[in-house]
Amino acid sequence: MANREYTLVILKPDCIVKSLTGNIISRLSEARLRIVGSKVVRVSRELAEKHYAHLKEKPFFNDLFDYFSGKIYGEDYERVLVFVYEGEDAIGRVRRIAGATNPFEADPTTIRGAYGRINQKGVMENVIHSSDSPESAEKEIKNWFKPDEIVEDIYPTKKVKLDGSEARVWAE
Ligand code: DAT
Ligand code: MG
Repeated sequence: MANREYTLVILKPDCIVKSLTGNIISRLSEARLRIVGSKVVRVSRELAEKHYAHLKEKPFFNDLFDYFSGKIYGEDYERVLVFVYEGEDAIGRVRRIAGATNPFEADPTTIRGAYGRINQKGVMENVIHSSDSPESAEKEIKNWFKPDEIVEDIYPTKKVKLDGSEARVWAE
């Protein structure tokens, strides 16, 4: 494959509340992207701050966290679905299918344009996250997944001793 890329995709709590999960997974598979890792995650403050390190000092971060963690939808929806996708130009492809950050500015044929909204607190409920470069994809995938949770060897790993047994972790 000429430009094999991996990208982290997060289906945010509004995606789950609106039952859009199947629809979005279909769109991504039609783009000939393959899932190499997936799980359901309850987002802690620590994980959100790592993931959105470039935004954690912003005045809107608390509201962003309440949305991203699903807190605003109640306990039943405090979760996200996280995927690692693999494919030719996967990063740009998913970003184009996702659309612009602001759902009101996003092309209506994109996921965010079709299904996103800005809520009464001014928070962009924009349904999906996807990595914006190979560098951020690598950082994000390592934040969300352990090596053994991904079915292909995508980044270098190392073995460490943990409580007397060996575990595989990301090399850096
Ligand atoms: P994207 O999700 O398109 O990669 P981003 O990484 O700049 O955009 O921002 C991450 C999320 O944070 C985004 O989905 C919505 C929120 N956000 C970004 N900039 C914002 C702003 N100026 N005001 C409110 N929310 C913002
Ligand atoms: Mg981003």
